[in-house]
Amino acid sequence: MRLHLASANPGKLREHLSLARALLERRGLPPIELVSAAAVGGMPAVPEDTGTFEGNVRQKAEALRARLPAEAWVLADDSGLCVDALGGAPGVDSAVYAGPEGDSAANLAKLVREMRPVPGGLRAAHFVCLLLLLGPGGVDRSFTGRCEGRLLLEPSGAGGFGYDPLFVPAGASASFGELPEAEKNELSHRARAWAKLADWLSARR
Ligand code: ITT
Repeated sequence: MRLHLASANPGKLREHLSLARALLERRGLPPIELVSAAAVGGMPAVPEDTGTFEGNVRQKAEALRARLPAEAWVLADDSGLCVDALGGAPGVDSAVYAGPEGDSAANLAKLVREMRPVPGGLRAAHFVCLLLLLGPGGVDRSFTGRCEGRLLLEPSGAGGFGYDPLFVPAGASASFGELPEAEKNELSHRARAWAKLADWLSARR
């Protein structure tokens, strides 16, 4: 199976490659060939203006599918960080929190600023990942994953991407930026969504 990833985010691509390999292997499934959007001419621009993870993920999946043969498999990922003390922000706007240019260092700096006055006990947050799989014969399936945690006062660690240096997953004592990628991939919102996708692929065999 060749699966095209409708994303322009290299951090996501790296994680999807590892997750696809690990989770399929664990289920005794044959490997998938995961193809980046860059390898098929680049990810088309999409407005991501629906205000929901569900709407935005569909925009991405359909935009890439429109430039591929009808029988192609496409996977899109819309994800974000929802912070309790900020009423769920940045949420679906996580990629553009500090401005439309989507600068992840500026997004992280803005979150640090916004959260500075919030005391330790009130720094709960969770990541959400919504995957949408489109495939031949009208396959149209979504899989969600969520990862609870809390935010540090200052970023720590250089691993992962986006808000990872600020986010400590529940049960861990280090941020996603500090944890090895393999550990993030056991716990993350993306890993949990992928586990459901891998179960679906397994049931379909
Ligand atoms: P594509 O739409 O091209 O896939 P994007 O980065 O714009 O890339 P989203 O619109 O889904 O993707 O925005 C997700 C943002 O949420 C991302 O830019 C990060 O800021 C944040 N995010 C999502 N998953 C994350 C993770 O595992 N670790 C850290 N930050 C994450």
